Amino acid sequence: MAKERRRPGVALESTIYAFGLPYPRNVELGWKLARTIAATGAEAKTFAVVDGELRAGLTDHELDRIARGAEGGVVKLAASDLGPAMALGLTGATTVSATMALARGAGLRVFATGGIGGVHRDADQTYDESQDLTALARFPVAVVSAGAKAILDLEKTVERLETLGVPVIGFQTAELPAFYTRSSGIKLALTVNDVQTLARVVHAHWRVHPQMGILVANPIPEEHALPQPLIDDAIARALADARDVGARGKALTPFLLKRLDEITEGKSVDANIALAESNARLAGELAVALHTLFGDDEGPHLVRAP
Ligand code: PSU
Ligand code: MN
Repeated sequence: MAKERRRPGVALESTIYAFGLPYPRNVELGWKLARTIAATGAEAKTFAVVDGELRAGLTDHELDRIARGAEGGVVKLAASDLGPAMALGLTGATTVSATMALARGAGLRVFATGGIGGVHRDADQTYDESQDLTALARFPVAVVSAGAKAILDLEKTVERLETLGVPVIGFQTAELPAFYTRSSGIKLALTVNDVQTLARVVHAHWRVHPQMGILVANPIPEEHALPQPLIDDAIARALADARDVGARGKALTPFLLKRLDEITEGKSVDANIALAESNARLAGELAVALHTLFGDDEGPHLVRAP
């Protein structure tokens, strides 16, 4: 019997909906990313934990529930929170680290997000570094991002990725993008300019390091980038507010994103949506290219997608 042809899958995280973007624009983005990825010939799978069950792919109802965030009793789950969430029957949104862990288990090699978590600016005091960084070193998934947000310390973030041995590939850029803007002034060691080459780089990485992730840095499309002074000022204000109210730990990133939305009057959300879509498109194209070049059986999957 002929082998059934599967469309290559692209993983999506759900924390961007539950704790990163306002309702209902977050739900609309969820649908939009699924369509964008479908248009490349790949298939989107949004990860979450629903009533203690791991999900690769959400119904519209489940996406809506997750998108209501803390109000609906949804918790934020890093990779280390997954086991407890399953055992306790929690409903939670997966961050980059948790989504990487689950994507790997479902046999997905490519994951589109907005920006990864990283080293926070006051990490010398707080030791606050996102579990996303160690997840990139632990799970063999290619993460397509717009870099990391300038709310973080980007230089320390890049240094930590280097220590962890995670390659950072600039897609059509020689600099680490800073999420809302296309450049950060931080030079990257590696740039690729087309998707076929990107697929060959990712695949070769897994031949030598079959258990490690790789970060693709795809700058926000020019026409959606925010003016540097606008975002710098907004970030300074949001960070000062976070200090005033004592927002820290898991609550810090969501707090900062919400304040940026308020301070920029929605411009930060518009930019976030535009770059998420651009990352979804590139991730879809990468998944298709990997599938075309190397087939279904190559790469690091341990468990087949359902
Ligand atoms: N960056 C964004 N939007 C987000 C996040 C990061 O632009 O919503 C989320 C991602 O899910 C990321 C998480 O994995 O925040 C990192 O949180 P923390 O800093 O608590 O590790
Ligand atoms: Mn943290």
